[in-house]
Amino acid sequence: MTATTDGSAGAVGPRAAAASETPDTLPVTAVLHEPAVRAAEPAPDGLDRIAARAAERSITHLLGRQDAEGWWKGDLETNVTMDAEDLLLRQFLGILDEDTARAAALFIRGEQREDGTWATFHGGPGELSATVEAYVALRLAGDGPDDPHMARAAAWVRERGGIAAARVFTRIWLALFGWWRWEDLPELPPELIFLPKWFPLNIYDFGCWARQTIVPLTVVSAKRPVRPAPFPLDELHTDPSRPNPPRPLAPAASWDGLFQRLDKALHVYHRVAPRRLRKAAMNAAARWIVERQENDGCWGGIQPPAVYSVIALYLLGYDLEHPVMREGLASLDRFAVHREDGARMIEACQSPVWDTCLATIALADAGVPADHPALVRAADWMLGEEIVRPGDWAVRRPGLPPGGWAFEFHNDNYPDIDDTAEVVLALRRVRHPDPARIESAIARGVRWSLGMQSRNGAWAAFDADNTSAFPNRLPFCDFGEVIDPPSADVTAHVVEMLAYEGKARHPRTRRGIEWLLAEQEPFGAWFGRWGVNYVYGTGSVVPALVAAGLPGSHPAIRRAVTWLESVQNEDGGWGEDLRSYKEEAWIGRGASTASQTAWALLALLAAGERASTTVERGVAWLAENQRPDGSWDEPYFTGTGFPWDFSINYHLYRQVFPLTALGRYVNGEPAVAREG
Ligand code: R19
Repeated sequence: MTATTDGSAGAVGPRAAAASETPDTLPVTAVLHEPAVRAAEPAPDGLDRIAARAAERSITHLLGRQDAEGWWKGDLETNVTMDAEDLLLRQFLGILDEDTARAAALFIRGEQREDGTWATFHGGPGELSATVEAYVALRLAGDGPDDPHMARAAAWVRERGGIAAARVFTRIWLALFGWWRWEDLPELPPELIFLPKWFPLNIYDFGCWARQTIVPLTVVSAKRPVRPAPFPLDELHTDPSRPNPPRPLAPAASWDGLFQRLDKALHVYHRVAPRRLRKAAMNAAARWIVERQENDGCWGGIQPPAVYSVIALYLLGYDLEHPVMREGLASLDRFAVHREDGARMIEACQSPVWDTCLATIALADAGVPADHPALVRAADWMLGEEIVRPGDWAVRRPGLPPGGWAFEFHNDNYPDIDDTAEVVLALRRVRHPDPARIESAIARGVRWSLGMQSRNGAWAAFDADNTSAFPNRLPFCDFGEVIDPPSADVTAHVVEMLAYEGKARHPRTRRGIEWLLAEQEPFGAWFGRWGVNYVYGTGSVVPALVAAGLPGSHPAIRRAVTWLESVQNEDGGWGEDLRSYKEEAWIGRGASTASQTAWALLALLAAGERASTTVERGVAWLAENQRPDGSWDEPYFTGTGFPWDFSINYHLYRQVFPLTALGRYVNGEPAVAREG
């Protein structure tokens, strides 16, 4: 579809009308700087004015939270395994100080629930690995096994199978202190680094986060270090006299059985590996790791690869005073959020680029002028964050020139396609004093995004064609996702961006659209890979398809609308519980939240449902649940790191998405560039 971009006649109000009426032959203009026109007729109940006032308050709140450098960043809340592993790392290196232990313990204790467990998301069930790790961390900080909160946790852990039933990562942490036997962990040899990029299970077959974690872990598990345990952990074993019960073998003819036998062979190999080959592999791994240290000292901008990289290099003889180590450790300190109550929370990573592009879009949608200093500052900052050199992604796309954005402050090796799409959408909304800089950055972002399309026509987060089935089969990989296949939400963001750039008819966009249409669930929604869940997927895909020219009357859009209507809560909002990743009954169901209500509204508004009671009740929910300072509260986790296994509460989601939804309700959809 095809509104003009000169900001006068073509800017669409509620999209439904414009979608069918705008002819295909409007003049080609490059960009859209004007806020779209205001909706002409106020709703009878004055909801228009209510929504506009809520948007105003939200604008004020959001503007007040911008950093002087131009970025926004909300806390990225995950779960206590981050805090526990940070303490275990410090204990391992001999640098755990009392203040850190006390502040971390304060946070961890505060997250424990009545039944003694820890969950990995608000309101979720007790989770065994998180509970084991949190328990051990509290013991390190001085809590005794007989303290009632500790005894409750230990009893629950035993009931669930004890340490033996915890994930591999947890048991690796315990093995570092002799609380678990290295021999009883799956084997991943450092020689992995020598597999060529076409060979199954080479490191580039793993998603980038797994690759960055696994390379240092191959070193750690080859070295099998054991620090003396500061206390025994018998209370976490079901039977302390037999702490490592053997696991049953699957039939040899099954995939699981095959990989179990491969693991057995690798255990034998561990004992007989030629020493020179092993040494060469460790050196190659060390080089690989050091080459990928970011300029802030971190690895990949995320905590897990950073902690394992520090340990691996330490085991390879890097002393803590070595610049690589000093910078690495300093970067770990920057994951700590110090709260007012004295508690110290560790973020898994930081989201400034993501938060900034989403905030920019929200403010522009809400009618903040395109040349507002806050937006220009944000654009300046985003321009400075562009990644101008190749990273690991170039292994699969060697000829492609760089031009993307990462999620974090420093992560030049791993720009992602999701951030790149949203940054381009955001830059397009700003009238910058140096438009040529914006244009050239956008052009590079578009080119890189087009080049990162996977063979199937869709887009993944960090890599192209990262779809091998083998990594998931490894007994080592029992947690989270280890590959990065294309997803509907990322594909939608790219298609939306390409449509706004006038490329809705580009053959690559068309393949993306076809993939999306084929990916729709029979009940009308799309799966949410990086947000919870079908509400996120659907809230991403519908606006993209409409921007790309599908009319609101298209059967796929109608099915999505019907589904969203069917899952609206009594109170007018939308919510979807994380359990929807496991249990069908939770699909589209859960307590209303600000971000999920906004996602549903974005889809409905794009589909032309502005005047429906469904939309009006949703908008009213947002207005009614806004706090006096213009913000929203959101204890529920609506971000996804790995479906079910790792959930994220992005503290800015509750501000940016409602503002976008209210802005589009009041001002209409942003206008789309003509084919160019
Ligand atoms: C959209 C933008 N996104 C595409 C970017 C999302 C970034 C999410 C934050 C990532 O943080 C992580 C990443 C990895 C891990 C792991 C982990 C799990 C399995 C293996 Br194997 C290796 C590492 C654990 O915690 C993480 C946090 C929203």
